Amino acid sequence: MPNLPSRTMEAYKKYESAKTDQERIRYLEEYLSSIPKHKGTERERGVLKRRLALLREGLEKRAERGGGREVSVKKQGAAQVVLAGFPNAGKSSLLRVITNAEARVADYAFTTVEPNVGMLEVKGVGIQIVDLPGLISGAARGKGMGRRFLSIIRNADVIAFFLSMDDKPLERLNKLMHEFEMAGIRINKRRPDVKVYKRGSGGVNILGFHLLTFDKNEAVRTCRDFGIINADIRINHRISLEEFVDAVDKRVVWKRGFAVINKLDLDPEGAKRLKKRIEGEYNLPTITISVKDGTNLEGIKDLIWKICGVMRIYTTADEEPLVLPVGSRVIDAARRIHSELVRGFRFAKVWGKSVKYPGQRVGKEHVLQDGDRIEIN
Ligand SMILES: Nc1nc2c(ncn2[C@@H]2O[C@H](COP(=O)(O)OP(=O)(O)OP(=O)(O)O)[C@@H](O)[C@H]2O)c(=O)[nH]1
Ligand SMILES: [Mg+2]
Repeated sequence: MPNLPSRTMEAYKKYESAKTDQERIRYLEEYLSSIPKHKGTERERGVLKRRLALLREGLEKRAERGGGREVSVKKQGAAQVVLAGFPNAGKSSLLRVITNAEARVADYAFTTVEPNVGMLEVKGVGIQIVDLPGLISGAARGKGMGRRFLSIIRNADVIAFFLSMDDKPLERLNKLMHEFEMAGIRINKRRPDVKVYKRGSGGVNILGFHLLTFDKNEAVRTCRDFGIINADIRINHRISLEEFVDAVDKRVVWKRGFAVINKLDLDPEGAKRLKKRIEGEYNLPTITISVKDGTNLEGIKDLIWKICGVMRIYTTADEEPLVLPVGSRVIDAARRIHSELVRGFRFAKVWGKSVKYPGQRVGKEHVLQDGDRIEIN
């Protein structure tokens, strides 16, 4: 074990003397988050993360048998955005003003007990907004309604970390990030490019093992721990043990996220400083708003649009645009209109930002831009 601060050692002792798996998870989380992040602790962190993931898996399996149910909110529109935060931050208030939904708002905690859902319209496209009940610490271990709401979050496309100037915003953000990290939800991180090809026999074979920043045997053990006994594992870039654990742990999900700082009216200067700090240290685009004064409500719609990463493509087939992920090509649009168009594709004509002149002829691989109009031939 590397040299570690005393706070860390204390957490480790608590972990060792824990009696139940719930306690073990709790102290292991504490231990893991108290270990300084640097090269010298990389292996240790990876191993702990693996142990934690396995403990949690065991707990989840038992919860499922006990009827602990997973829920999700049926998706509608081009993307689903969840507002996640501690109670009383103004989540329901925002939902009411940017969508058509009726949601109860009150000046006490846990006003919302069931998710409220509304549709936000940006540039003529519907984006679904889900207002969740306030999360509490320990949600990843199933505290409060934690597991249920975390399962909604796992299923969403985008997560808004909803903070408020009157309620320790930075501390709250740290807690939320911690809960998500522990629940296997990764925000604005690249998804490791590791492919698993299961085989009938032959054990675990690591292809491209020179790209591992840790011992190959550790990779094989990680695979076995997660039930991968016979497989070729193809590594496509340099990867740490922590990332590798994520890559083989099927429950880990990768999401886009941003932060919202509400109640800007209470402390405009503080909100501005906080935004800078969050953007600098947390890799989260951040917007400051006041639902009460109506400040920046157009701004938040634009930010949501940007983070959802979709664009509108007009076709000759329909007045309504196709909604496609940013970066989509002509062939992706064709596929969405009709499979026949893909098979018989010769060329397309495009009008809009992605071409030099209106009606330019382009090939399958041409990358489209928001608002383009296409005609497929
Ligand atoms: N000063 C100020 N108060 C606000 C603002 N937005 C909301 N509030 C108030 O904050 C309180 C909580 O608002 P809600 O929308 O119920 O908060 P919530 O996050 O949905 O709370 P829970 O459902 O309990 O998780 C209400 O009294 C709102 O009127 C704002 O921009 N500024
Ligand atoms: Mg609410």
